[in-house]
Amino acid sequence: MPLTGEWEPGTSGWAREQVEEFEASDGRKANTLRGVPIVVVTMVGAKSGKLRKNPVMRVEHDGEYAVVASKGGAEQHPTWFHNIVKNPNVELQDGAKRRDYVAHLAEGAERDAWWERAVAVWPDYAGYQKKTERIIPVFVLVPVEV
Ligand code: F42
Repeated sequence: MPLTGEWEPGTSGWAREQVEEFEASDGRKANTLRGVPIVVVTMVGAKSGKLRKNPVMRVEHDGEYAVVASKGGAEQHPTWFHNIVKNPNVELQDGAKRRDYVAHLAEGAERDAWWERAVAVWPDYAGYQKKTERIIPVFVLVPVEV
């Protein structure tokens, strides 16, 4: 069921601008970061209840996606981490394709497999993990069967 509600842009300017151009072009523009594909995840704010949209690197395997809450290796999780924990029903747009997913936090062998895929797509993730004591969370998004 597509998410409904009012989009409240985040305060991270560069990410907000990328979302705006990505959505305005239906995923045909602003769909990479340093040449690597990104996707946009729409979620419900844990406190505001408003829609939040965050670009993340595109890590896909057999129709499922990993969403890596790295925030560049900051000491704290990105704020949007709390949104997905509270409201795991999210939307993901990959290019022009937008679909509903249910997210869960990957642990153990599942996390290891997805972390390997994520670092293969975006090697900086490994550097981010070296920068911080926190274990960078990896959500796995499983498509909702229509
Ligand atoms: N970030 C990643 O963590 N991983 C990636 O792979 C990634 C890739 C990427 C590619 C392109 C690009 O442009 C940005 C990329 N980013 C990536 C950055 C990412 O999109 C976010 O900007 C970044 O992770 C920081 O997210 P953040 O939610 O911490 O951003 C803050 C600055 C923010 O926007 N805060 C909002 C605000 O108003 O201050 C609130 C956001 C929010 O969701 N609030 C919740 C609500 O209820 O609305 C409350 C949440 C709570 O419980 O506190």
